[in-house]
Amino acid sequence: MKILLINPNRYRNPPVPPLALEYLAGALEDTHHECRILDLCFAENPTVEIDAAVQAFGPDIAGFTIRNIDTVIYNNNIFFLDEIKSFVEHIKSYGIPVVAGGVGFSFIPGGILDYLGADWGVCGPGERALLHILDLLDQKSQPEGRVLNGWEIGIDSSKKAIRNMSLDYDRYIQNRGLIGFETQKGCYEVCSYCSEGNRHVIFKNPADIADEIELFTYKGINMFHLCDTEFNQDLSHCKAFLNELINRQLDISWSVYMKTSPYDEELFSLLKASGVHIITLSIPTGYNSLDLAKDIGKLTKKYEIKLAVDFLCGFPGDTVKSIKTSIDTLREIKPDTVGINSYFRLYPKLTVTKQILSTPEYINFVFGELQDNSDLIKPVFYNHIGVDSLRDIIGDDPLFTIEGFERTSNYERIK
Ligand code: B12
Repeated sequence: MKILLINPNRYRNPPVPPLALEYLAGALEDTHHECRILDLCFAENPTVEIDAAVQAFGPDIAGFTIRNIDTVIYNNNIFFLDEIKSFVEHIKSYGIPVVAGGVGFSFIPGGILDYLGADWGVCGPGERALLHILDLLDQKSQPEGRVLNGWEIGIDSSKKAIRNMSLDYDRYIQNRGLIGFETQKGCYEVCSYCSEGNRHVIFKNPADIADEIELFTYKGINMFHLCDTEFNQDLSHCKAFLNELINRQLDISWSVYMKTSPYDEELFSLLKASGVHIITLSIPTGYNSLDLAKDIGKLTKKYEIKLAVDFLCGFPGDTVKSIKTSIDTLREIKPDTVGINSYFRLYPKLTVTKQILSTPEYINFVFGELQDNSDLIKPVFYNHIGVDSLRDIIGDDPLFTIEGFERTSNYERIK
């Protein structure tokens, strides 16, 4: 089968290379299927580029990666699915069926499949699931359902993970983008406010990941962003990877997302030695993680690693007083930057969504369309601590940025 893998993500603040497609194309490399990537990120006229790719390659099927549904920020929110839907419709007008997947897709798989009018979808990792779909279609058969569970199908850990490296990386770098890589898929935790975790985690072989990074350095690329949900889920895997990277003696700089535990001092010393430049720590209020963040703040200073904090507050039960206490603690920790978000996006599978939508006093604090939007595809937010209250708490302290008013990522706020 010939599959055209399409990246419809044209949001460029900053632009993000479609890592998913690099891994999916890599997984198809030593099979009898043929694959090509069409990256629409910088396309001036996407439908013209789709037409050209269809004519040149003649695909039997198209695969769309749906990384973002929307910007997940209430102020100036951008919703991406309508544009993606128009690309799906365009390719389907050629009679080419469409399979969709991606992290955003996996948050609301059935709903997004219908919204886009795609034929099949994969929730979770797609490396093996996509191959499975292509093999079935090749045998003139059909997948068993419309949405396949990539976690159940898994990935083939016995095989070296291959990454297709054919994207126009220079273009991304010239536009403030960073090259991504992942050391693991998934998250052990199931948090009430986050749709990323479902207790499944697949760890990658440290040597394979270091090989990927080393290959990029031969292309003259030496700045990266980790694309794990959280890096520090299993300290022994983290350290095995960091030691592998350190042994390669590559001159690189990379940014990493971490949570407040587990950690130890050796982790920070290895992070520094491996080239970590910025750690972004996710801290939700109400999770007692600020005490651990104090210690992490000291370790990042000791090892001269920049610290950015993503502070999510305003859960039901949070008050202006409790948020002020957290902000005061963050002032003590003195990270390099703190992004604050008090609006959180509701997704159907979250426990907090069920709690909010079934409690009349909370419904008053829900923003967005609820009618004809039961899957919450169009962004719906909960907020009871407004921006003005946040401004009162933070004053004119430049440490803090209220998310949604400028379009930058944490790594861009730190020089
Ligand atoms: C790292 C990261 C960033 C980094 C990216 C750095 C870089 N150079 O890559 C930075 C900080 C720049 C960033 C920015 C943003 N991010 Co971000 N980011 C992530 C994170 C943690 C990892 C994404 C990733 O690359 N994963 C690794 C790849 C390999 O996994 P994957 O895409 O899921 O692909 C696998 C499967 O999904 C499947 N699959 C994928 N596509 C397809 C297609 C087919 C056909 C099939 C079969 C399977 C399949 O197979 C793949 C391989 O296993 C995710 C959360 C997460 N845990 O995934 C958030 C996440 C994607 N980001 C998100 C958002 C909102 C943003 C921003 C919009 C934030 C903002 N307001 O500015 C911007 C958007 C930037 C852009 N241009 O797109 C949201 C999107 C949610 C939503 N509702 O849309 C997420 C999910 C976080 C969250 N929980 O809210 N991000």
